[in-house]
Amino acid sequence: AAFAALGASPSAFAAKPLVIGFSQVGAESEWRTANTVSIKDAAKQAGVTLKFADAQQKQENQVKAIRSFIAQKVDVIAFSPVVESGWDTVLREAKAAKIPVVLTDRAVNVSDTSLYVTFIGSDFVEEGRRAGKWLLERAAKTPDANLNIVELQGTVGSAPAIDRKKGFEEVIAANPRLKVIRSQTGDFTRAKGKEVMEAFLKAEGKKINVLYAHNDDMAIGAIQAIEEAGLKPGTDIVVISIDGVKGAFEAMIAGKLNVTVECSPLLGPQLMQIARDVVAGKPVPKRITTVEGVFPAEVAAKEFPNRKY
Ligand code: GZL
Repeated sequence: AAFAALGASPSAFAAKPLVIGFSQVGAESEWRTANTVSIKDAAKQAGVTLKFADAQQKQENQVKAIRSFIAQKVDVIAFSPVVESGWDTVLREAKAAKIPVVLTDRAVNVSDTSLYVTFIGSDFVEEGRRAGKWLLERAAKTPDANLNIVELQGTVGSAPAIDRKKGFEEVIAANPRLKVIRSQTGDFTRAKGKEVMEAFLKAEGKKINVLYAHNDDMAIGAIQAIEEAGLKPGTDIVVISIDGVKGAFEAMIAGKLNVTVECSPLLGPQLMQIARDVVAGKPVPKRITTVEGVFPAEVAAKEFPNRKY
């Protein structure tokens, strides 16, 4: 009735759709692809206008995208920072433009945490600890064997790479027979994971007992290298990785991967809810941690049909 009195139709006052500018790391892994699908689908479901930019894993492209979102005066800026550092300047520009910033998936190291409203993502140190714990329990079954570990790290300077290394080392320190003899980045991709594993095998060969990969894509690439070297992944070399993507479940069912620590990419719905709450001026927690599990090969076949990414 009020609208009618004003002579305007209600639709003239319907809230205009929320506009979110999202800067994505890239398309480097199965995890990332699933994360992008989750965000785009959730935006569609929520009637949110999503401006989506793929940075091809380059920080300067993310900075450019954030600046363009500021120029377009979006309601919320959200992004998954490819690396932890180097964000203060552009986030201060977003703050000056009074555009709230939401971090998803990866964290940033900034002097002033008021530069972002909240960080929605996994606890990567805990994921590293879970990978280490699985290996500790397995090593306890062969009390006198030394276990030489090679490590495929994620993208240099990224929160998951730094934290998964930290958590894993913290836990395996309990058993001096567990030693990381080589550690190098495979940049979260299958291709690089295979390439670096080939180098590890050339240098260390049969001395390698365990591979710890910071994501399933690098593990899957490394599994190809292990097979091409005439060794059996999953038995000659125990393979531990993180993410829990379908490819990892297929490798476990084939007996080539021993365990994957889940890291959920399905952050889209939470992001849309948080963005709405932020724009509505509701208080939101500074940190929202995803709940996730650990999937050893023994449960892979049973669990596979339930997997959503
Ligand atoms: C983790 C995410 C990582 C995945 C990789 O939340 O940032 O980046 O573990 C992806 O697969 O490339």
